[in-house]
Amino acid sequence: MRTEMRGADLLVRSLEQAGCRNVFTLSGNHIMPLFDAALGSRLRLLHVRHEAAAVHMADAWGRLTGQCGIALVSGGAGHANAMGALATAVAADSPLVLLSGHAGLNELGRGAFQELRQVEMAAPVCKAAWVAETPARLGQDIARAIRTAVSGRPGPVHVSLPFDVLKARVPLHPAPLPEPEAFAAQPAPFAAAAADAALRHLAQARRPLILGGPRLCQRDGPALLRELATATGVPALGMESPRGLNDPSLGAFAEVLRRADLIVLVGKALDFTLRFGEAPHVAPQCRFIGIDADADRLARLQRDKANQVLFAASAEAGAAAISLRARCRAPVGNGGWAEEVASALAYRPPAWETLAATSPGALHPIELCRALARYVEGHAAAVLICDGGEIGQWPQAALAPQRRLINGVAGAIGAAIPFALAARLAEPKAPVFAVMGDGSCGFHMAEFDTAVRHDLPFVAVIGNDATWNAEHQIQLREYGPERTHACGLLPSRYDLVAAALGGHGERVTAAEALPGALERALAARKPACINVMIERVPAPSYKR
Ligand SMILES: Cc1ncc(C[n+]2csc(CCOP(=O)(O)OP(=O)(O)O)c2C)c(N)n1
Repeated sequence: MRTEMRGADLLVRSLEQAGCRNVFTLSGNHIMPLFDAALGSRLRLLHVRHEAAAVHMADAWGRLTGQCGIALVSGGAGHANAMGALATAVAADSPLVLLSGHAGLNELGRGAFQELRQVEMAAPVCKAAWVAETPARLGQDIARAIRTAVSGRPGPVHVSLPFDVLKARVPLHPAPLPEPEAFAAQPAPFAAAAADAALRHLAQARRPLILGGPRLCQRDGPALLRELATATGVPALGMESPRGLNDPSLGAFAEVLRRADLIVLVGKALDFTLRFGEAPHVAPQCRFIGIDADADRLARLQRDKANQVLFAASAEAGAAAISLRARCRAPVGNGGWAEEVASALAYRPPAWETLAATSPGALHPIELCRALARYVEGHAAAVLICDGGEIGQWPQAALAPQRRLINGVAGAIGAAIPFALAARLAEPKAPVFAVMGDGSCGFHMAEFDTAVRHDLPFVAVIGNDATWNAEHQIQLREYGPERTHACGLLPSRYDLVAAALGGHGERVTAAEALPGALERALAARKPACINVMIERVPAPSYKR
């Protein structure tokens, strides 16, 4: 009878105990004991071509399912490669755990292979980060990491796993595996008295707004906000775009924001996306209520807006929305304000209806969106991913999918392809479309190989303008047409790259050809890339 197991075995069993099935990973010397331990377990290792892709996949998994995503990478440079993707996840309140191999404790300080101060590196982009030091406690480390990631304001957690800790023997008695509850989210409810106070203030205000943060833009979040708006009569909307007041999915929102007299922030920071709540974007006499599980954020609100904050209360955003909805007796009537906000959010310039390309051989981005509409809007479970600078804004403006993933407040481009792979895993049947720029697709194009190996079909629609256009547009606006440089790309055949990696690829240069290409891409049941040549136009603008 066995009396002991490896630390690596304990770790794998702990992930199983937590209910994890998918591990997004890229191999490396330090973590090979874990690869070995995963054999015969319930874990599925999805191995990728760059460590950042593993973290992006864990991020998308967390956002779409609410379960903690797990990324497993090697120590040293492998760990360092994952850092940029953590910056996206932490700003999106996305629950994930990054497990990284690490030089053995017995060699630290002696120039060990890939020895690096990994925890210090990860700490600024994580809720918590530490080195696992005791083999027998690896189960508790995993439980603490997952619990921390999914509790309160969700976010990434990092644990570095020294090679010798993974290889060390752990006695089976006393049982080292934590109980299932040890992995579960700790509730962060909204106190009834605080909910009632918020509802009283909302009823007294003339032009109130409820603004939800990233958590209320994912999963049941949009539905919760709609129900909250119906129950209270107060406009309630989610904000997760780095473009803030110019969020392309919020129409002429900026026009109504500046007239609000009370803003209730539910898991939403009063940051650059709301122009820090300053005039003229927000009226100087506007009042705020802050509801957040993040104590630092509440403290910042109270410090920055001392004279305007009615109160700040601690609660997880989803729990707060549910509690406000449940405790509201009747909707308030506010003289057409709700209708005014709804009409501003729905506003799209009438000229868009007939907008089309003006040059041959390329589409206007809105023509690309028109072709996608029947697929992403016609299917309740379809997932739309938007990435890239200017091109990524058009589908956000022109399409209304039930489920959508964007980069989030971090504003980093390049995650679309890994996001699409994770979306396919989370949603095995419905179509998954990822619209991105030609610049952004280059970050993780090699993940087409991952998608083919793991049989994760999706459709990438690349808006190819042979430019890092968002930055090119800044040069045009700020510095003039004679000073545009260093933002040009080639009109490359990304469709052929996808095909060479085992996927399906097509190039499209005219609007009439796109519907057929989309049909063939879906019918191919392979990872597909439609390389759409587009005009180099700026992001949508709502100036009336
Ligand atoms: C990780 C990261 N690097 C650089 C940037 C700066 N940036 C924002 S948009 C953009 C251009 C994106 O080009 P593309 O994906 O082709 O989309 P386009 O703007 O051309 O539509 C760049 C370089 C960023 N936001 N994130």
